Order: sequence, then structure tokens, then C-alpha cells
Amino acid sequence: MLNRPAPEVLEQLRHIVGPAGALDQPQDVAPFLEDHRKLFRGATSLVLRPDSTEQVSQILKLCHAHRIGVVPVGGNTSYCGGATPSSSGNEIVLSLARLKRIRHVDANNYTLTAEAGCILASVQQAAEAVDRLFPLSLGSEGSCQIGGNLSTNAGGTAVLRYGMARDLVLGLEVVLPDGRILDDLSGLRKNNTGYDLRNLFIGGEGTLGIITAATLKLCPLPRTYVTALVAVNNPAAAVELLSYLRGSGSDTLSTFELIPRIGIDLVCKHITGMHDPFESVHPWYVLLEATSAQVTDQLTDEFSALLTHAQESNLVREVLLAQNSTQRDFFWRIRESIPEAQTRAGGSIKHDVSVSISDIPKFIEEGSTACQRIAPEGVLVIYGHLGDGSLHFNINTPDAGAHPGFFAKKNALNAALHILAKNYRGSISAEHGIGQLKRDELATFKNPVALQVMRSIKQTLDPHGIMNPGKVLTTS
Ligand code: 2HG
Ligand code: ZN
Repeated sequence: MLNRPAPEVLEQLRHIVGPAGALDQPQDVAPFLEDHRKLFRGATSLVLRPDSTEQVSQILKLCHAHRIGVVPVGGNTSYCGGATPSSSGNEIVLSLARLKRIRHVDANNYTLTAEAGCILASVQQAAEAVDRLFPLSLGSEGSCQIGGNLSTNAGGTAVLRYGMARDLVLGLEVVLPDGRILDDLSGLRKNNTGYDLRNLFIGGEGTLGIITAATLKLCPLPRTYVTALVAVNNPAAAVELLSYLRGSGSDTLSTFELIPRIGIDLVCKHITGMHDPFESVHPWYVLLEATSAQVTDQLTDEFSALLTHAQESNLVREVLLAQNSTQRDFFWRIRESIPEAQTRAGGSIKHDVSVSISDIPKFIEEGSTACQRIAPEGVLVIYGHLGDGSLHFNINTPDAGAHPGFFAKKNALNAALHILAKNYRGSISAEHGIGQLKRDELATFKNPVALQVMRSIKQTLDPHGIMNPGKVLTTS
């Protein structure tokens, strides 16, 4: 049972961080009370902004002793309300924003150690400064923080080549719920010394402790990019094309994103300066990118030949190869603007599902039929990371009006798509995590034995349940 912090405990917490590290005025606290998608609103009497791991440790020690819930927050870009406190007002919020040092860069070891509050884009820049790539890449990279990326095991648009956030971590520094500091900041590729604790905290969404720093893997910096926007008949053709490109000797492919016609329409209508780069209208598109660390024309030649062959064999309808970096940026902007265009077009019910790549076409077909049956007025906007088998299966309101009748069908739409994903042995959360949005569904969809093990781990590390209460697991 968690407690409301007593005034003297609040005072001790303020004392740990000093005047610059505590926010309690309504206007300062307000940004921490609502999630990015405005799905959840909470309350708190105190936001703490520690500036060292030692301060995080002291805070958790005190909260552990007094049974006070702690909600860690990074850039507040969660899609699942993972960093929004409950409405009880009993929890304190702990922002990692002031832990923002790049502690160490080791170019020869291809590693970098960053504190949790570093903005993802600044981690990418620190890597680039030594001629290296930190490959995690997502739409919110200008504001999300690396600690949040790791806590939620973020995905993004380069997973096909480089993996999810968890694949990019070699070591972690974590403050455990009782305040102990687990310093496992190694830059080792090989370290077979028992359980892999790091992967409990990555994707743990702050329910098992707080990641305060991480040693991250770097890769060679690409110097040649081949970026293409390709029109195809349907998702099955996109899957075929992916297989063909991968099987044709090229392991340089880093991005393979599926875009529906409506995605292009929405972007052209709602985002300034955007237009359809094709002359004809096509039903589906793929944004693909291959990169090489070499300065070479060979990659472009290779992909031109492969795509020409794909067009000759009717696998693709039309190909646009970016001729320069401006065009490359434009193609990327089309893809990255879809979520914003969708928001401007109206409300939407979102799903973030994954199935095996081969099942994507059937999943889209059966999922679309199910959604149209439940909510014929909804507009399907299905796009995403086809190269990873991950889809944003979103259903928009027909216009910017309120449409309460449409939103009343949310649970039915969620259930239809999530049961379908389960039938395909897929996931109800490919890359956005669980947070509070999918917590109750997780209890239904996750393997019961896996859930039991998760609960035992939670009980062992956080016996009083102070860490990010109400997220990921239902309180039993
Ligand atoms: C993306 O891939 C993000 O653009 C957001 O994960 C997806 O808004 C969405 O549904
Ligand atoms: Zn995504």
C-alpha cells in the first residue's frame, strides 16, 4: 500500500535536489501531468529534477522507506501514458532532464556513455562528432531522452538493420527501488557472467528501477545513402520486394517503411510545403534506404539495377530514387509527417502491432475488414515499419469533429485487432510499450507464465511497488 507523502518527507525530498531541482508551482508542474497524446491526466505535488545518480539514489531510498510512488519521466513522448502520474496525487514525478552529460566517448571501442536525460538527437550528434553512428532513429528524436528510449525499448525506422533500443546497449547504470546503484556500465561485447540484468530494465518502463546512464553501441557512420520512394500494388508486393532486395546480396538495407495512399494524401493536405512526388496516383508505397560507410557509387548502381529489375517484373509500379540530400530529406519528411498529418486530420484510435513479415498482407486485409465492420465511418491509416513486421494500424475519424460514437467503438476495435494479432502469434505492442494504456490488455494477451515471472521479478526488486505504479502490470 502506497502513502501520500507527508509534508516533512516532501521537505526532505526537496532538500536532496536543492532549490533548482524541485518544482511545485502549478504552472511548472502542469507539463508533467498530461501525456503527449492527451489520453491521460494525473496529479502530483512535487516534480524532482535531480542532477546526479547519487541524488536519484537518495530520492528512491527515501521513497522506498516511506512507501511513496515515483513516476520517472524523460521527454514525455510516450504513446501509452507511461510517464504520467495517476490522478491520486500521491506519487512524485522524477524528471531525468538534468542528467544530460555525455560521460565518455570511445571511438575505437565504438561506444559512448550517456546519461539518461540526454536528448536522443544529442546522442546521435556526439557519435557523429567522432565519425560514428548511433543508429536509433525516431520521429521524436529532437525531444525524447535516451533514458526513456531504453526504458521503453524504442524501435523506429532503422530497426531492420540495427535492432531495437535493447540491441544497442552494452551496459547500464540503474538505481534500484531501494536506492542501491547497480553500476554495470561496461563497454564489453562479450561478458557471459550470468543473468542478463540489463534487459530487465530495458523495456521495464521504469517499473523496476531508474536507468540513469547507459553505454551504447556505435556503428560506422554512413557516407553513402540510397533512398527511394517506390510505388507498389499492395502490401504483398511490398513484402516480395523486401525479400527480393534482401536476398539479392544486399545487407545494406536499413529502412523499409510501408506507406498507404491515404498517408500521402493526408501529408499533402495538412503539412505545409508537401506534395506528391509521383505523377500518377498509386495505392501503396515503400520508403526504403540503404547505406554504406564507404564513399561509393556502387550502392546506387546496385539498387538502381535491383529496382529496375523489380519494375520490369511488375513487382513495383514506379520508382523515385533520391538524387540529392534535399530530395532524400523530402522523402523522409513524407513518412515522418504522417503522424502529425493524422492528428491534424482528426482524432484517431491507434494500434501498434507486429506479426511476422510474411503475415503482414493477410493481417492488413483481415484487420481492415474487421475494422470496417465495426466502424464503417472510420478512415484506415495503416503504415509502418514493414521491414520489422511492425504496423501502426490507425483508424481516423472521418473529419476533425468530435465523433463520440466512433470513439465509443475503441474497445471493440482494440479487441478485434489485438485478437487478430494474437492469432498470428503477434504482439499488441510492437514498439510503443505498455504504460497504462495497454496494462489491462497485457494481462489478457501475455502468456500467463511469462506474466507470473514478470510479477515475481517486480516483487523481488520492488517489494513495495513504488516504481511507476499502475504501469505495465496491474496491481494484484
Ligand atoms: C511512427 O512510426 C511512430 O511514426 C508513430 O511510431 C506512430 O502515430 C503513430 O501511430
Ligand atoms: Zn513507429
